[in-house]
Amino acid sequence: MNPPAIRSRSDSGAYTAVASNTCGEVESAPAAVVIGDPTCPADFNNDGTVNSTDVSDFVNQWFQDQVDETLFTDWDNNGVINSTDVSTYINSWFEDTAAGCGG
Ligand SMILES: [Ca+2]
Ligand SMILES: [Ca+2]
Repeated sequence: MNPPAIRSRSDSGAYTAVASNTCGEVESAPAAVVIGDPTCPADFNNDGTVNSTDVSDFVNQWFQDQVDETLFTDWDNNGVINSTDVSTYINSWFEDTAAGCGG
């Protein structure tokens, strides 16, 4: 399944790429990668601000994850979609709005 148009979360870190063929496998040197805006992770729809639309988009995707058995709203990154992801996301949302991520 293709990922949703909305961003499920932001992330940053050092990543490597692995290329392989019938002759073997080679791994690149680590490179710094930033996905989304890690300062405002609750900006679920990636429009640059954290507001009520992010909550509704998150909840809609959460229900869709239940149907599709996907993990786009696995906010606590434990491999399971459940109510903890909603409460964890809401906590992130409040933290982001308090930190000035709101429009
Ligand atoms: Ca947003
Ligand atoms: Ca989870």
